[in-house]
Amino acid sequence: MRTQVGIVGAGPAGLFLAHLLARDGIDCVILESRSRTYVEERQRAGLLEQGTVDLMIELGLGGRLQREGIVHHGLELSFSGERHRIALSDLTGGKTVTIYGQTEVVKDLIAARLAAGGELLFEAEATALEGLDTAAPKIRFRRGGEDAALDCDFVAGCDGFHGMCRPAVPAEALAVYERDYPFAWLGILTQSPPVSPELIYVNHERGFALFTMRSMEVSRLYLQCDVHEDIANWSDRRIWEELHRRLGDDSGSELTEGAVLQKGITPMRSFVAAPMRHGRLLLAGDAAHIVPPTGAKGLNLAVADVRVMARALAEFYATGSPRRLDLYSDTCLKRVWKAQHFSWWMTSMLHRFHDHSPFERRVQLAELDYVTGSRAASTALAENYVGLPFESV
Ligand code: FAS
Ligand code: PHB
Repeated sequence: MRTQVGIVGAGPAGLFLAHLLARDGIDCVILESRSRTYVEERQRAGLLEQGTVDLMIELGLGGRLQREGIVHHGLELSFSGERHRIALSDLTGGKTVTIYGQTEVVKDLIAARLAAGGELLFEAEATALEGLDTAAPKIRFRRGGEDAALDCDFVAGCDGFHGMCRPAVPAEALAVYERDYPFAWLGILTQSPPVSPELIYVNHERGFALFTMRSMEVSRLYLQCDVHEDIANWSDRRIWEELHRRLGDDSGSELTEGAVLQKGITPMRSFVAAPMRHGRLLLAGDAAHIVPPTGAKGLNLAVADVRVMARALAEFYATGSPRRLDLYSDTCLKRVWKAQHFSWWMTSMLHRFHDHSPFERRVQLAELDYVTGSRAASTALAENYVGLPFESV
């Protein structure tokens, strides 16, 4: 097989890239190791920045998003038993965020890609990359028990944190920056109405909690738990009791319970691998960086990366100039590090650190008091949360 851009991974990064390249008339093939059903049902993010929503609409992919997405103009921070609203739109000149599950984003992009005749191969696992330091790299992959190869001009490494593209870069060519957090998130998807029309982030004595949603009938609820926690220790009953407690819903009348449709534990880490380009390999999304989900940046950062990549490839194919390709990594990393800071800051401010001294605990609560009481400080949170302006090169 031959194409211009070989894309490894059909997550948000790979799928948005394919649509952007198609718009510029650039050929591409996506290799995805899992089945379509698996990729479309994998529960992950749910909050889209303004810029991600605008891009989906600009690409003509926003129909269902605009019908079913839930637009939010604010969020709540809860601590010391009180809730405080951050008026996102008022503080950012009208910008919003939209609740629309990553599963739905992926379904829409896959359906549109296939309907347009795009080449998207499921259950095709990339196994090796060759010739990254030449003008004709090759992706070796396995599908249906057969080995095959995809010849291309560029490889887009959109295969997530556990993929094979980043490890294909010689270790000495990569700088890795990381921090693991001493806790994780226990997340459940439930057949129950959201407890509030906007998200509630809770800093509680017993740990963090997040009350979010997927629709007016389906909620997504998260609890801070121990990093080595075994999900088997958490019955649905125990999860609901803990959610009521951290919400401050002592009467149990505020949070409506429902069937638990899915539950899982997600470790919390901050990770950056740089540079995001190695010869003809361009890394994007979780393949290059991971943020703790407290700032809801993961999916949105992946989209921001491939916006930059698509423009660089379009310039190369249109003019032969490698200018934007040479700036790709630095351009993306400017935004990545700001999102890393924001996600680390939100995580540090909202989670219970069991090694915190009483002094550190009080400082954490004072920071929350300052952020929710100062227009300047809540504006800083709001502008990061809705999504910072895209880097222009
Ligand atoms: P993805 O991981 O989404 O996609 C990579 C794709 O590459 C996958 O489909 C994989 O199957 C495929 N692949 C891997 N190896 C391959 C190979 N060798 N050959 C072919 N294909 C290969 N963000 C939030 O904002 N909120 C959340 O609540 C949230 N929850 C999360 C929960 C979990 C468990 C995880 C892992 C992430 C979560 N995130 C969350 C972050 C998430 O949204 C990611 O940032 C987002 O999926 C990144 O998109 P991609 O970079 O496209 O990577
Ligand atoms: C979600 O809806 O899954 C979600 C929203 C906001 C976050 C994290 C997850 O910060």
